[in-house]
Amino acid sequence: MSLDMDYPAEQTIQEAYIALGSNIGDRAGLLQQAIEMIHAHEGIQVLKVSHMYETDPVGYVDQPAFLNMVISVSTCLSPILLLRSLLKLELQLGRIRKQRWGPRTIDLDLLLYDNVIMDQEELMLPHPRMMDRPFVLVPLHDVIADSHLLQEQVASLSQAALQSGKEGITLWKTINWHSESGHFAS
Ligand code: PH2
Ligand code: MG
Ligand code: MG
Repeated sequence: MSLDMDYPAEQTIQEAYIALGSNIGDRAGLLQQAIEMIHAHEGIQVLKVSHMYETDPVGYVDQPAFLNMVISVSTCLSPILLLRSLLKLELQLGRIRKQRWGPRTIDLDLLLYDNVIMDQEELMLPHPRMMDRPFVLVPLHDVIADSHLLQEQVASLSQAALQSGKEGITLWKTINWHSESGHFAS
């Protein structure tokens, strides 16, 4: 008998958090399209959607400002299969305007999957840089469960980043997501 290690032994439903970023093209439209495509995946349900934040680029700074969001999802996919689904989606959305070496139309990063700790070449969990990135922490604070192990830390770090005003993060658009219908209210 062969075991498919990508699936948990029992098909359990787990909660995961995904960061989204876009800094080229119709940034807001791309983020919303990505969320609707994630929700349309039969193994993933979008639970909560953060507000949309405009953020100064971090790292390679000579590129346009980003819009960033974070969503929580429930999924029956394993961490690796969830990651691969997100990468496939990036390709689908990235092909709208693919610029070589240019800024990205869409970036989908798996931040957290239940309380899984993983250190593989393909995937590290929790995301190794998430706690250093205000553009992740501020939207994550909108959606992270009160009961989550990292909730207090995320709350204090994101509040500090917003209060300092130095991180170049501004609320761009408030978002209302209806999980039942899988639609955004305008
Ligand atoms: N993503 C990066 C590098 N820098 N800066 C901001 N503000 N937002 C991002 O999503 C971002 C970034 C690489 O993934
Ligand atoms: Mg990223
Ligand atoms: Mg990425």
